Amino acid sequence: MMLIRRSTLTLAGAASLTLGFGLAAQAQSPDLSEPPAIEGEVLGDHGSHTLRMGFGLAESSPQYLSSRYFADILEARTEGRISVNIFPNSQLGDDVQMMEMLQTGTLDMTYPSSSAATTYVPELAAFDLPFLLPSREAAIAVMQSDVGQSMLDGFEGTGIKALTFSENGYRQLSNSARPVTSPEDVAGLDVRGLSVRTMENPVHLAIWQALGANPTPMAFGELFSAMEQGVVDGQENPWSTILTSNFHEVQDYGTETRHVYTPFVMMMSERTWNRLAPEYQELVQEAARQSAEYEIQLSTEYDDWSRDQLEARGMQITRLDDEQIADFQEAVQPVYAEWAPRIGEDLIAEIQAIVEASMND
Ligand code: KDG
Repeated sequence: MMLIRRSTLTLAGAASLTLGFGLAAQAQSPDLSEPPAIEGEVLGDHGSHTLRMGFGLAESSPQYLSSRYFADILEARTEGRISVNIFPNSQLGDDVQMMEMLQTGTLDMTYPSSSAATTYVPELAAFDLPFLLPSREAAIAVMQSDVGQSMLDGFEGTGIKALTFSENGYRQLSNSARPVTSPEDVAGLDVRGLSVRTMENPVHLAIWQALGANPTPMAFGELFSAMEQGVVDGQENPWSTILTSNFHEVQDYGTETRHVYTPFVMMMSERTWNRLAPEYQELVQEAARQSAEYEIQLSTEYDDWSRDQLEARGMQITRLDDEQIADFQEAVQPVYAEWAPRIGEDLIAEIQAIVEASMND
């Protein structure tokens, strides 16, 4: 039987309303694209599965909205035999813990930043190199390339089946101490350097050390209260995360650094994967790719809009000109000296070639 129908997902459409306060400046989300219609064959009965998926971001995030679409595709195309229960907001643990749960089979799916998974696939650390990916188009080209696919394949044997990349996005600095327009503002001349929470990733630590900050690796789920209590001055994440996780409530200053583009990796426990019939495996893979495409679309729609919303909500946002960005790029050069040989000069050159080709398209 062929199935062509609208997704049951209405969240994205509903979320684009302005909540009745009449203040566009306080909208909960931009005018988001509807999820594409769910099309394709309804599969026969290959057993029933209830999958649990956990991640760190909130219900209003592109990650959550597109994961709902993923769940809707599976449910519709198996007549409800596969259902996915989603646990956002780090309810089940942080990125590192949830990947370990996938390995032991105590969780079916998670959706971490690639930066949290470099212990499994060291090549993923290429994405953590600062200012490597100058545009979203270039980043997408890398994720969709053979290089990207071989990173996903690199999970084989770890107990984790990597299904697809999608977009976390360009990371920006926020803090509660002072406006930042230069590396000197991060390091502080007469005052101490900013303490900045980073993901648990050595390249990120090196970036913030090079900029003169005091980097502190910490789980995402602990970050809001750490900032609220002044344990750290700041953090770095895409504008959409800063907004949807309400970081602006405890962070007065934002700087558009775009220092790293972070992919997400949607992944499944290999034990769960192996329990699925081949027909279901194929469907899960297809639904993952479709939802990733939708996620990137939502994330793109959210990005600048979130920055402007944060500004409207009182965050002082600093946009950097080319010269100021060049100062940041120069200050992080030691990261390349230390990490390029470890990550692989050839791999980095391959990525740079893909970037260049995407710019000429
Ligand atoms: O759901 C994803 C989050 O768990 C995390 O990866 C978000 O970028 C992130 C961070 O800073 O931890």
